[in-house]
Amino acid sequence: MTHPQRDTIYFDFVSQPSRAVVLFIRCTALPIKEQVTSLGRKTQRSKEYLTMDPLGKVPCLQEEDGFVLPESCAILRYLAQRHKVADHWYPADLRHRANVDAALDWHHWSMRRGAAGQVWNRVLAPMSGQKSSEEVAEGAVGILEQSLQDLEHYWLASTPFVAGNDISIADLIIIMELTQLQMLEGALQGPSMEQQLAPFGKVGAWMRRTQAETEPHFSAVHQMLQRATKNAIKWKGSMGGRSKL
Ligand SMILES: N[C@@H](CCC(=O)N[C@@H](CS)C(=O)NCC(=O)O)C(=O)O
Repeated sequence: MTHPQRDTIYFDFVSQPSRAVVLFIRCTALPIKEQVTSLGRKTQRSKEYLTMDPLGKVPCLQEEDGFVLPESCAILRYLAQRHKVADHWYPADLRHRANVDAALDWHHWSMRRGAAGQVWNRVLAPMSGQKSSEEVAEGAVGILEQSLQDLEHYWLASTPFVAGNDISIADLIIIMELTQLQMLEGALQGPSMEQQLAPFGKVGAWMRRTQAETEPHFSAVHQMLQRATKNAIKWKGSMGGRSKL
């Protein structure tokens, strides 16, 4: 792991930032080896992984010469600049690029908190017997609602993609927070993905547009999430309607 034969991305498809990075790599056909790091098996906590990435998170990029880069947004920016990818992914124009950066920064403290806060506390933590908080999940519903308002009325107010007329790395990172909400179908309480997205027509159209623009890779990186959703629904059934939350 410390000296890969070629540039390698460590990831798990159940992780939203991982899916965004792998989707970008596939859409731009970058010569990067994909290495699954199973969060379920806690591979990110193994001694070998921590030697490479002491933060113990996915995604993480390791280049052939040993250079290591954590953090999805940094990885996306770096790869877009290091490799010759089409300009729309991370535009050279300073102000256009600044808009992409603004959307990337915005997503972390808004959309990600709102979506991941619900999925973790209502599905993943209870399913894996870890501590969850209904109070945090409830707060996350409000954060997501505000984030969707911002997406609808600011980021998508007058353009088909969040930072302009073409797809960029910001669209990839933001949409992954929303697609993980499908796991809420396995939740024992709280609103579903459909219920939360229903009032936001522009967001729905943008999701369909972003998916269409990135197929067939979009569906491929979501296969695992669909399996995880099915497992969550089975788990919900096995709880016989009893709420553990
Ligand atoms: N800010 C980081 C977040 C990375 C992150 O939290 N990854 C999660 C999966 S979504 C992870 O690796 N969790 C494993 C752990 O914390 O042990 C990014 O955008 O890359």
